[in-house]
Amino acid sequence: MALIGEKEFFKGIGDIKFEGRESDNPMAYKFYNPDQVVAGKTMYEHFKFAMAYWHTLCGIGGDPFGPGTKSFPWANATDPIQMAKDKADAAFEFITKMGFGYYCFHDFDLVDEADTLAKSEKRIHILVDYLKQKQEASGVKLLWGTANCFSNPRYMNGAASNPNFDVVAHAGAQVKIALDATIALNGENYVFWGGREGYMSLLNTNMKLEQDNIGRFMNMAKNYARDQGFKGTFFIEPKPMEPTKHQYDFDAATSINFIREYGLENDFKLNIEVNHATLAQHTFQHELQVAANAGMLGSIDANRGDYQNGWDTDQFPNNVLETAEAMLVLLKSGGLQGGGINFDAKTRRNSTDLEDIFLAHIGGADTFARALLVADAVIANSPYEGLLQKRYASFKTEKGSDFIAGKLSLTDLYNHAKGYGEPKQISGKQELYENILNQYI
Ligand code: XLS
Ligand code: NI
Ligand code: NI
Repeated sequence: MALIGEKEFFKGIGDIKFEGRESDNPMAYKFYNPDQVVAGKTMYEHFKFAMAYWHTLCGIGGDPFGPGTKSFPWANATDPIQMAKDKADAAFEFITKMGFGYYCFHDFDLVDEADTLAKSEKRIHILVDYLKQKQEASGVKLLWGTANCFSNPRYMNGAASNPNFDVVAHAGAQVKIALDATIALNGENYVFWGGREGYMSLLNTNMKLEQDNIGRFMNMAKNYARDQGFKGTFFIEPKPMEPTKHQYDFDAATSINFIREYGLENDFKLNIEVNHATLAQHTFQHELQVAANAGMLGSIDANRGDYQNGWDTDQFPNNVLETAEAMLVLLKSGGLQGGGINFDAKTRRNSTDLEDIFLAHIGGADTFARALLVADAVIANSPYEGLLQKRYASFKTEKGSDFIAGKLSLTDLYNHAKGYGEPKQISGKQELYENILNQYI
């Protein structure tokens, strides 16, 4: 049931319901049926869909060539607290009309930053109290909170990696306040995305010191949150570049190494974003698999990139094939650990109707739902799993399983190979796998 504040912002739009793929109603789900059980869990539980506060309520469409194009009715008040409360009302009206269970925010998405840290903190406290009531009234939960340590000009040389300790400390203060807010709102996770944690030029950069400082900083944040009773998971969100030329959390493999190097592996996992994967020259599926292999597949920032250009276009997901490949990894690795699917995506600059925000999220949710159904059917009904088993069947033979069990030496391999002759040529059958996936779409 929709939670509507004093004013209704999305007038004429009711609760979005599942109507099935035959429906012609643009304001209905065609595939996302929250109650439908797939592979032992409801779709609602598989996905934990979340609205991203920043894109959905704050982003008005500005780009490097022109200002914003969207006039949001929740952004009219001149008093920052009133504006923030209107925005929160719009947030909860939207989330509940969509039938989503979660949201995510940066500290200064909730309310504009003030001119001092103390005043900013006060503003955030007021909003936390307000959001607490909204959560209680609706049952909507906080998937994760984070601190925006990249927009303010003070962070132009980095936040935790800044060469100036005073800026590092300011980032620390901001993270402490954002953690307090996340904990007060029963947030399930906390995210670090290091948009300015990297370098523009190595000539003026002490990379080792900067990375060690981030490691120290994240340990401090973790220790502080645990002392306050935070039970959730921390996520690092890898991204190779943009806005910084080179970011330290380049991709999943790099971030996993960072997590292990600084002793964070019991508390940290990864939040994988589709468009960040492709910017790192990987597929989304690759990044999920790398995270899953390390037991660190925590959460997903859902969007899609543009194959013809090289920046974070943050478009809503609509690529069923790409998402189905991803859902294969998700299902086979047992799902997300603590996180959910956060739509870190924005409607286009020229999508200026309020209903476009609904259409975008409906499309995103349907893409994931359809992909999940495809992946589940491929695993359960197609020859796919059998083919994969067969491809590695040699490790089930006597010698092969001894190898896996660590019982063989290099000399044993030598002796085995000598007795065997030239191994048989075995096709990789890639086209067959691709055809099976397509068949189930
Ligand atoms: C930017 C990131 C950002 C994080 C949260 O590219 O995706 O939105 O998800 O700081
Ligand atoms: Ni993101
Ligand atoms: Ni992004």
